Amino acid sequence: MATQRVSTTPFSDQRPGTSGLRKKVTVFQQPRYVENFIQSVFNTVEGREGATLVIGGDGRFFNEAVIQTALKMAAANGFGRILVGQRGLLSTPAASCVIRKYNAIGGLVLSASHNPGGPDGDFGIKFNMSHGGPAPETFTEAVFKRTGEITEFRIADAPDVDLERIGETPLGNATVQVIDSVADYAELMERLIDFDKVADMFRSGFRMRFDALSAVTGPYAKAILEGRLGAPAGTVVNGEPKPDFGGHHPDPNPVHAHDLMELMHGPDVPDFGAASDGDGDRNMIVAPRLFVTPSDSLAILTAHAHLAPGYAQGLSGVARSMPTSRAADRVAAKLGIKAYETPTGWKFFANLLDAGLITLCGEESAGTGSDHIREKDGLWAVLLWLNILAVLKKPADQIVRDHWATFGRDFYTRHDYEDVETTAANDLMANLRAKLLGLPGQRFDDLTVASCDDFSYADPVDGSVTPRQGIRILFQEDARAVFRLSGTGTSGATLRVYLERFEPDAGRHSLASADALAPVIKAAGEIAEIAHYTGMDVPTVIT
Ligand code: VG1
Ligand code: CO
Repeated sequence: MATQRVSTTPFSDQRPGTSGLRKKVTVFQQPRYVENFIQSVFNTVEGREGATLVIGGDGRFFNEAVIQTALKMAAANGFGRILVGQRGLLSTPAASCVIRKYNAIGGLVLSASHNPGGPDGDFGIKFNMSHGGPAPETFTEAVFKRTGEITEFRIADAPDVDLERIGETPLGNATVQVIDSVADYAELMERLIDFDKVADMFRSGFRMRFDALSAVTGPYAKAILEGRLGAPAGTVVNGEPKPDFGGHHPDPNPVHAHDLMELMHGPDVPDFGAASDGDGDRNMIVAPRLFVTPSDSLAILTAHAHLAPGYAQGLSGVARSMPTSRAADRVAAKLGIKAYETPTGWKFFANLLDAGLITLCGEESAGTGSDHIREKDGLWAVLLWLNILAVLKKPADQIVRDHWATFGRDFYTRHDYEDVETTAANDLMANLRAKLLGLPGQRFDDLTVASCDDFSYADPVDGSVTPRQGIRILFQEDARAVFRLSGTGTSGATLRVYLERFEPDAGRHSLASADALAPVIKAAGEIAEIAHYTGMDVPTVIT
């Protein structure tokens, strides 16, 4: 079979963002767009000759076509073995698991995660390294440079690979191996979580709902929760991955997972509710009548992880992204372990995990994970919660309230202003940066600015410095506002405003978040002149 060398010219917009290259499907559908990017990635992978590559995606519209292209290009670029999920499906955590387990040199993950799918939705391509995690910025910048210089790509002239049938097929000089999308991942979960205890809990009548939002986690959740753990059929809803996510916005937050929220606040409440996103790396946890913020969830998992077999040794440390609330830090302090603060994006956790400095990590955006892989892992977080519930034998909402009583409560909310005109969003950030020096000491009603900066991260492992990762404003009253622009959006700019306030007084823990945070929200709006720059009086999404 012949390898074709096809001439091409560069596209100027192929710089990866927070999590790979994400664009509208229509952008990816331009002739040579996908090929240029994948070739630029392959040109950046050192030692690919004969190496193993993993390919999988979240099943969204355009997934299958790009999988076939990627397979043929991988074969033409010298990879020896290509592992691909059956029907092209691999959740992001499963891809990370498979890369590590089979010593692959890396993997292509086709996903735009929590962004909507379908012909008018979004698509994405991300490269993960041999440790199973997202490529660091040195790699993605090298890819970007190559996308600007590319003159040809290589692709095998071969028929499409049958992705339905598990097994091996030759493709040029390479071997394509179609693998069960769930098996390796399920086996890893079984080693970390006490499946017997959780199964006992389901047997004793524990009820939960897992909403897969018609995205990739459905098959994983069904196989593990209903299959292995014996949860009743119907526990997993929206469990069939669909190319357009059944019209859902596969972002597990109180806004987009409203059916789950309604159920968990209704008259016939299950014991536990959970959801995950398009590619299965995010998780949403809902206790009876209580949404658990991802920041609180990270803190609670940190406090109780030792109850699961995979973490019985205790934790080496914990990390959170800068905009994530400080709740996990409080637990770390009590446990006597170190807490690290990284920029937004999972790639910044990899070094800490590889060096053994941390065991758990998480982000306010519903990402939680551990050293078992190098991606955040939605279903894993749900299983760890179930393990903790099975051991503590307390209702989930009580676990949360007990946590607040012990550590104090970090009230938390995020306001997103989506589809802001790019220049206006950049102007808002520039204006904010220009104000920083003069802010300390200024009063905003009952709040006084204590300090502020533009977060810069110095990686403790490799010493690399990543500047300008978000403006943080600390108030003397133990409150904080953080501002940054999203790096995963595909139209205009999204301003994210992260707001929090610490409340030690248990008598005030049952306040509504919006009320507890009202002064911080107001101050943030004034300081950043949000309405003036965005033209919006209210955010488009509140989580
Ligand atoms: C967002 C989140 C970030 C997360 C990233 C990828 O990035 O804020 O915490 O790591 O999405 O998650 P940004 O730059 O838009 O704020 V996923 O589930 O989309 O891979
Ligand atoms: Co995701």
